[in-house]
Amino acid sequence: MKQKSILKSIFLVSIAFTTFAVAFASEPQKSPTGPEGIVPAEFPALPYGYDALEPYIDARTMEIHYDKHHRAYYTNFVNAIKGTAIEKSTVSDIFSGISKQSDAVRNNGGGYYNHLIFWQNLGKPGTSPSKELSDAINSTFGSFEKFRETFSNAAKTRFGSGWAWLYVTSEKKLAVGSTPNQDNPLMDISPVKGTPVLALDVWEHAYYLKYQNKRADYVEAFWNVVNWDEVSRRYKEAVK
Ligand code: MN3
Repeated sequence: MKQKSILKSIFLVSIAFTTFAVAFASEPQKSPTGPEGIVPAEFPALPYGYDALEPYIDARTMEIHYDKHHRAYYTNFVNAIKGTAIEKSTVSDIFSGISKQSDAVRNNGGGYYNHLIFWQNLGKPGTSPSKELSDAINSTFGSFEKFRETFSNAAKTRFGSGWAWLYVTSEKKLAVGSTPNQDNPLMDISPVKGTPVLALDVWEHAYYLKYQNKRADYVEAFWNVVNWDEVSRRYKEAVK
């Protein structure tokens, strides 16, 4: 009897090892994590304090933007997918089929994801693009200044509410564009498609307290607080 249970243990341990080895061997097909992954059970924390972007983006705006606007998108998104077939889907899978979803999923899902990217794109003044990203920017736009002008124009000329994006296309090329409302380049309905690398929120709630109607001043101020380490990391990941 005792020997039988030892044999059984050896058998179970070897099965566990095989499963472990197979899991590692098939790693390239792993699901995305982070903003593109499954929606977390808790509203994700802001990666820095409300005053971290002062004086370019003020603390009061950050507090309302994160704790009221972003939180509401998160909560409404969670409620919109709860109990449905997409509850456990990754955000990137939901977005690639967003044309088949309700406006509640599209608007709140976009609002949840876009702000996550935006917060992570900010908060590290004094950083600069990696050599890899810098080379890609120069070959696509001619120079960093030209890129900055193109991106700023996309932000300034987006009519009404929306976002400006630097993204990587399916051909692994950099591109700049903008989307209305809470749409983004991962969505199948978006005319600009790819993997977001840098995002800028141009809804009035992002700047009105400090800049009122002067969106252009807010767009110029934004460049002072970009976290280029994170933007470079996202670029590297997107061109893999
Ligand atoms: Mn916003």
